[in-house]
Amino acid sequence: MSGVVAAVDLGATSGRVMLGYVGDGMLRLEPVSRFPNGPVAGPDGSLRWDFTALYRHVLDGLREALRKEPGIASVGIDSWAVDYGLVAAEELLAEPFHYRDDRTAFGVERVHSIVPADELYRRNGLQFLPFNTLYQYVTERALDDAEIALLIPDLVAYLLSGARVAERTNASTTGLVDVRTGEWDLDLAEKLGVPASLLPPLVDPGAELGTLRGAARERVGAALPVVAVGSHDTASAVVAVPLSTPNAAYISCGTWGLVGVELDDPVVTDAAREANFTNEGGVDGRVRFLHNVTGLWLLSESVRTWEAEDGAPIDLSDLLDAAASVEGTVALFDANDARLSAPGDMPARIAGVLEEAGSAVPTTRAEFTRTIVESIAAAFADAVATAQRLTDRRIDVIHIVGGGSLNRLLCQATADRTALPVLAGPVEATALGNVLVQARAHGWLGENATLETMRERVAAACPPERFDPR
Ligand code: LFR
Repeated sequence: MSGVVAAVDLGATSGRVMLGYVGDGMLRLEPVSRFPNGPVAGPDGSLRWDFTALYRHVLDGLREALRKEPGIASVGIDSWAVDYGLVAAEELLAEPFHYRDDRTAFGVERVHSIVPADELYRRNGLQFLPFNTLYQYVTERALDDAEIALLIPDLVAYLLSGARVAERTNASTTGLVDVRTGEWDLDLAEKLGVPASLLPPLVDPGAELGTLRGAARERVGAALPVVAVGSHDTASAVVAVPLSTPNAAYISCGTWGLVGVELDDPVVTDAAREANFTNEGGVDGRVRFLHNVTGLWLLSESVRTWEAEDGAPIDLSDLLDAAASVEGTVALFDANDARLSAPGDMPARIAGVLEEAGSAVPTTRAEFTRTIVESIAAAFADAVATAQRLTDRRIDVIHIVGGGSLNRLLCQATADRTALPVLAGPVEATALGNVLVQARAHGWLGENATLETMRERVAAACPPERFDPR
């Protein structure tokens, strides 16, 4: 059985539309379009997404995909988590807030004064991130004007097909899903003043949502079916980690480095809460037990600053080569320092953090880059050790997938700092996971295909590159 689907994968710094070909012994992606994404300033000075532009890129990408491949069986959409759009009378009320907008500090205080953090963790299993959707909802002035709140991929699916649903893996990042049942925690929502009517019915990856309608159908040119995938990008990425041993850890590394293991059941112990580990919903009811490490954001924001200084683009691979040639040890900083989370002059802020700790501040861009990469790898190593402790297992290999898997310096530094082999790739794990869940829904992976079936396909199609610790 074989066929082709389209995958829309929206990341915090770029989005893409891809074609995914699946057949017996075959799994192949073909890029169709790629477009930039990032925070924009809203009229009120807040940090927002230009969703209107993103959606236009999605429509154009799908039209181009159909031009290249008229036989597309369906489209699946995934994106970063937690952010949402409010909809009333079929209209998006405003451009969605960016999770790095600082308005949520008030929301955190408010939520924790109603439901203490430890109780919250036992209910939703989520690590504390100040931008978890529930903190955003309680600061949201327009909540009362909305008929429904849709997370970003659900919002795209709604505009395409009219379906008003919440895909479960991404819904788990709102903080309003019960970690034990996987259903909305309506009692918690009520306590926080979030109307239950705003929360759409939950659906699982693989569900058919409808077909393109109205303006979307006209612009794209066909009534393409929309299929729910692991719509949280990290959930799709984890589908496509070719886990090679039962005790393997994974790092899905892009803007963030999501470091953890896959479990059958959540771990909501005090120790897990104190270590700030999350129990996000995975495809097929698995648990993504992981910790968010600030990942390549530190590097991409630094490069953005240097490019603005130079008024010219920087070649990332040249920069990484120069960083690899830096001799001796470099100073490290805490990659998770909250002061590094907002957009802005990253090298200056990192210098400030280093100075404060009495550490040497790099003097060249190559040294800066080396410091950043080594600091990310050190935070990865910490998170792997913590995952091992909290799940009482001996992790024996680390899979790095996503854009970070192309960063050889980072892969090697992670192997060195964990003293474990690193298996790098695939780089497009998220799109592959998106494609595979659709392929399974179409019956192309055979009867009773499991996550393991999908991972075998990935391992065969994209053999990872191995980095041994030195
Ligand atoms: C990665 C990711 C993370 C989530 C962060 C914010 O792209 O989805 O899993 O914590 O973005 O949504």
